[in-house]
Amino acid sequence: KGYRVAVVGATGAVGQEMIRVLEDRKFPVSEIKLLASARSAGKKLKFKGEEVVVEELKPESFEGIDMALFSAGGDRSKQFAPEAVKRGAIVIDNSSAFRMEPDVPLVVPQVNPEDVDWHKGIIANPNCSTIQMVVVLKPLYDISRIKRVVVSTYQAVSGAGAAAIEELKEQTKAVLEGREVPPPNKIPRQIAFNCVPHIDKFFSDGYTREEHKMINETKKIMHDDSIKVSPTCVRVPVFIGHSEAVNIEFEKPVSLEEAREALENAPGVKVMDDIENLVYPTPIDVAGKDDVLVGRIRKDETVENGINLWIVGDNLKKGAALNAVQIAEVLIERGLI
Ligand code: A2P
Ligand code: 11C
Repeated sequence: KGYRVAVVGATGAVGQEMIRVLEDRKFPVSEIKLLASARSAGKKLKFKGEEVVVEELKPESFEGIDMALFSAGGDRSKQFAPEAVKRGAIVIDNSSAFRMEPDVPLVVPQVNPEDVDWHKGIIANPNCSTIQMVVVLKPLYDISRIKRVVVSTYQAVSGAGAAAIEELKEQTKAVLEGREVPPPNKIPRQIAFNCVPHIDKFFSDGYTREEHKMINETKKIMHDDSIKVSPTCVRVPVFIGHSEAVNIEFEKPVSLEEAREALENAPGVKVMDDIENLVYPTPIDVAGKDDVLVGRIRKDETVENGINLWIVGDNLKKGAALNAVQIAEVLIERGLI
């Protein structure tokens, strides 16, 4: 059986990746509809070697659609996801529009696949920085409850969309050619040869929305409101692949051997940790890969039961498109579609 699938935001950085992931994983698609803004209507994209004409997103676009993967920004999700549900489609939404709604499951298939069971039409895909962190936290949490996580992120520009990738390219060229750097647009400061501790908007508590997402989404996905998450999110001049330096404080002692073994057996995780041979993951290693890579696993002797580690994930794949398609696969496995 095949499903009639719509990709909303098909021309965007995540949308393009969704099309590739559906192809690569041989997801059972009987018909695909590629939707974007009126600007892109008529543009041709390829799916399984065939040209598909991009259509303008409209409420009627969802007639006859079984499953809609949304990645066109929160406003489009708020406006059009209910339209898709009304017409009988299940929505997997990559935006932050519905993630914290109590009746919307927020799912990472390696962590809480069972939450898809109570969906009411919309299932939310978490933020990329959260996803790659929780796939690593979960197998460790199964050894001992986690009390507190301190995380600093090093996030690629592709997290801010296709235009931000161009922005890094243009600024880099300008610097190297000795020209004046064009003014920042998608990233709030010059990102070429720089780091910017500001992702999404600031809240009155001094944290950014990206940081709040890591705090709140982690609790919801892990089903533990008492986990303390203390984040600092930073944009770095990398095209693909978010990195995270993570400090974890457990309730009980966890040995490095136990932690390593749990991570080696964890689905969707690959340990790359052999410092004698200088093995540790970097964004270049992870771009295009499905697994989240972990390295630099070591004790934090400054706290009780502490471990430090380094997590790298492809923000467009596991952080977005792959996780969304894996949610769709869970729906099929559990007979929900
Ligand atoms: P378009 O390319 O036509 O603007 P990114 O995150 O890489 O910036 O991509 C955003 C995606 O969301 C693109 O596919 C973009 O389409 C789509 N999008 C943006 N605004 C709208 C809109 N008003 N209606 C439908 N799709 C939109
Ligand atoms: C970034 N994490 O890297 C953001 C992008 O809530 O899905 C994803 C925002 C979100 O800019």
